[in-house]
Amino acid sequence: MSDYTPKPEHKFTFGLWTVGNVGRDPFGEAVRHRMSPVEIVHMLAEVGAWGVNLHDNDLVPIDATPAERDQIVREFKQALADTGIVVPMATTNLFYDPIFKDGAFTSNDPRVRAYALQKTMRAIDLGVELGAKVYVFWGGREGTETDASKSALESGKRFREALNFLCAYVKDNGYDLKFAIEPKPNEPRSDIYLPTVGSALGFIATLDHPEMVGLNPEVAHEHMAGLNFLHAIAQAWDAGKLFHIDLNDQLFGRYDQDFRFGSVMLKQAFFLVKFLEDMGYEGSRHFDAHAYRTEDYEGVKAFARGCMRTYLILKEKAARWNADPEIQALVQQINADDGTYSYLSGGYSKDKAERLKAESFDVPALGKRGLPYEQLDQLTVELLLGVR
Ligand code: GLT
Ligand code: MN
Ligand code: MN
Repeated sequence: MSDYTPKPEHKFTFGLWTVGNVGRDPFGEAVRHRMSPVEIVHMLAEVGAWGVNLHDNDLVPIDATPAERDQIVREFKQALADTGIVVPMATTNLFYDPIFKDGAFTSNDPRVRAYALQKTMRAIDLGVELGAKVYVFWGGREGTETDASKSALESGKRFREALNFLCAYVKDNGYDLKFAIEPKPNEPRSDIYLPTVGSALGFIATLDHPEMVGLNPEVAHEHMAGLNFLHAIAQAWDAGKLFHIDLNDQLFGRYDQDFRFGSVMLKQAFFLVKFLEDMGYEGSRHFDAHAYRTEDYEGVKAFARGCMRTYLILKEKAARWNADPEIQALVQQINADDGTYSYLSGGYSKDKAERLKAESFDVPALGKRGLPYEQLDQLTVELLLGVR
């Protein structure tokens, strides 16, 4: 039996807003008392997490005076020092206050856009002070209910201008910080700009400092749009843009459920963990999820432990999959290559094109050949079910 105890090298993190979620939803009040950031840090240490992430206002209330801010930050740093918990990622709350009801960087009101920039610069200072190396941009309110209200084209330009400004701010201050855009298709807006990983990747290429900006994809957000999360992750990885990841779970097509990692779509979670581990992804494994509304804080601890334990179990399953002789024989068979067409790799040449045009293919035979994917998938399922 393996050891599924979380360790610092696993880089498991939780946001203050995740384990600190009090269970409020649009139809009901809080069901858990609000824990202080210091209490949350101690709870994360108790369950074995490595790090904690935060929005500016998870820690410092939006109306705190500078003196209050300093005291809160001092106490929080003490809790970090007492527990060994680190802060790898920080972000700005640009969605809760009524000022952001029509967006922050994409608001039609230049005063709101200016305030959003000011708030983000201050939040970046705070994040850097706490040691964050990744800074997330989730544009939860950057969107519309009606496209009569805002120009989608202009909004894209405003978003770009804001990120360009903030990248320059980071450089100007000599901060060691990368940005990670977190896409989401809808909720709380009817439609949110940059709805998917693919659209964010395209947007990043248009920025002044694209090398500073990557992705923070979230399982649930691509699932809400009915998309294959692993495919999005592979594309982000290939582009060198997987700077951070939000792990959770939910069924396709639903509201933003933010369930415990691996609790709903186990096979997708397995292939995701396998990909991250096979590739040697070195960033945080951030569980952006929260416990069911039915739970008290014992249930919240069970939730947090469950996220990490499931990840580690799936990591072990991935290693087994990679070492399973029957599975690997099928993988080899599927990827068999006798080298006949290796001349096609390495790019185009006139000779290659001529040679290929002269080749003949047995198209009916290629169309008829069977592919053992049923067998391979069944072996995968059996491995996951624990009978292999
Ligand atoms: C919010 C959202 C998350 C984002 C957070 C970062 S806040 O809870 O649902 O997906 O990651 O701003
Ligand atoms: Mn979510
Ligand atoms: Mn998230």
